[in-house]
Amino acid sequence: SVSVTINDKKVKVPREYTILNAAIEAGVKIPTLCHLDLHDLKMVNRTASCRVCMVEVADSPRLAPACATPVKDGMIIRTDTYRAIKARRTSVELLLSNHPTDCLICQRNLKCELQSLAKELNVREIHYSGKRNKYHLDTSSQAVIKNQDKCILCRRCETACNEIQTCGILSALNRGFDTVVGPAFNLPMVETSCTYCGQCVAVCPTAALTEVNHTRKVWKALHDPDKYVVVQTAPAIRVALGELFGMEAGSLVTGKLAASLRRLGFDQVYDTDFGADVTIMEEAKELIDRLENGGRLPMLTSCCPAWVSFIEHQFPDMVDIPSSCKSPHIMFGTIAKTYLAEKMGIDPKKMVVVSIMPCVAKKAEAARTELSIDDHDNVDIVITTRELGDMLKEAGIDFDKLADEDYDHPLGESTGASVIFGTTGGVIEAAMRTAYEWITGEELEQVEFHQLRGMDGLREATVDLKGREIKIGIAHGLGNARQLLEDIRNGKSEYHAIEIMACPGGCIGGGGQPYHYGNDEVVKARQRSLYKEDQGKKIRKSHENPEVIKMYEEYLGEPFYGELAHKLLHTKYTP
Ligand code: HC0
Ligand code: SF4
Repeated sequence: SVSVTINDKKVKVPREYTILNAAIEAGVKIPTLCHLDLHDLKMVNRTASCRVCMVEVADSPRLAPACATPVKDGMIIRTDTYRAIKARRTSVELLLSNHPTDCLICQRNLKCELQSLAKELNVREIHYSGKRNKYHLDTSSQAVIKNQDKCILCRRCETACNEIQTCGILSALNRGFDTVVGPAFNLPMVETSCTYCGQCVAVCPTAALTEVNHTRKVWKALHDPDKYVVVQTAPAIRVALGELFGMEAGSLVTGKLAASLRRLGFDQVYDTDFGADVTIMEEAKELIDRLENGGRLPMLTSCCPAWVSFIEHQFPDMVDIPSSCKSPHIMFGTIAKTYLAEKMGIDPKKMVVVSIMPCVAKKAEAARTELSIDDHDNVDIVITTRELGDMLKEAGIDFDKLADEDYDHPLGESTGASVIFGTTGGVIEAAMRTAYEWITGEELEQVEFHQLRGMDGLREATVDLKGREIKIGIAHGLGNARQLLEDIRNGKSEYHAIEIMACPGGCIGGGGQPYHYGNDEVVKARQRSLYKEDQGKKIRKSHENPEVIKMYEEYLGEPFYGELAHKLLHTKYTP
């Protein structure tokens, strides 16, 4: 280790630390903007492009960027000199001189890192004026909007897209004042192989990359007397929404969530978890079918739309490995417009299904025509956790003061297995709970498969089904997924089943979740809460969900093999 002094405070830190790391250790705050360090998720952006973290180093004539300057033994650093403070403010002023100042009507208003920094550094005037860039707004995709005018060239999105997701969509084009970040030839997003994972959106400090906002569409449906509006909430919403109302990261707010949706005016309030239980009924049967009838192995879970798009674009020769199951929220939409509509005597054409998702790609998924049945969509509108937060605020709902309420029935019952869908490893654990009992014919006493849990990007484990070993691979983050798929393609790894989630952490780290502002503790707290909710559930295996069992008996027939089950709940992939 080395010894450094920051603002008169001496600290001993590891040799590989930067001044910024050492300052954190010393309890000294240095403002940053382009810097990003999600250590556990391996997402680190160290471009030192914004020059906001400038500090004084003794015996050095020039200021140094703290985020990119390594410590040296005996280094004496000051962060609080007039020169350093002024330099930091100047950096922000320069950024603002080429930035639209329409904060009041910006999608990131009060959630923008540039805006908070301007306040923190006491910027009251912009001393530099000059030419401003004016670019075309890219609204070509169903999921992501790119507004280059608001880009500050921090390159965080490039790190997320290229290093973590290995999608290579976003990179710097042109030079100097004309530099922009975008797809090759600055093509519209829709013409690229963007997966819409939304990780670029999750790390963008401004509104240069945002989700397509669908809140107005939801309001319109809610106020249309001819529409019957059904809402469903993804597993990962309940452990994140509270953050938008000042609650601790990972706060479990399932009951308040259901209550808040009723206050907004939804006619029926349901849980995607029900759809997740149905998915396990189908997926576990499909796995057993493949295992017993010499089918294609490994079977890959198919609930994450960003990775479905990734495999279609990048591994077209492998589109026979995903399960044919539609994702849980699409299954739910289909069930709502068939089984539920029939049961309630509602015309499915009057029904609007809204999904609240932690995900940006779900917006594009819901628009995929091959998932629609009988001329109407299964899911009509998808909004993110953040958009729901905005709607609740707009409606003046005091979220944290709401009393808990339950979901509606008959599609509101769910199990612990479905709750953990929201974290990496959860879908495959849920599938194993059911496959174990169906394959062995015995009761599974210990439902928690700890070997499948964790935050490592690539994991493998074996599940022992009474002498029959099931080899499992798990990846989250598309770069890890790429490695897993390549190893399978090259015959380096042999698995029976694999789970892939595009976003680091799984849906809890989705591109539509409340911003984590570079703190990976937030994602870990959400993961702990999902496991906690699972633990507290009376029923923890999908095939024991009584409402799911009843629906199969009354309507769908046998899981996977039943005619209606197959028609409504499965899909095909096109390379
Ligand atoms: Fe997920 Fe899902 S678990 S993808 O991560 O499978 O978005 O939360 O809703 O559909 O259930 C996201 C989360 C879902 C789906 C479920 C799956
Ligand atoms: Fe890259 Fe995902 Fe952003 Fe598309 S949505 S540009 S794949 S990070």
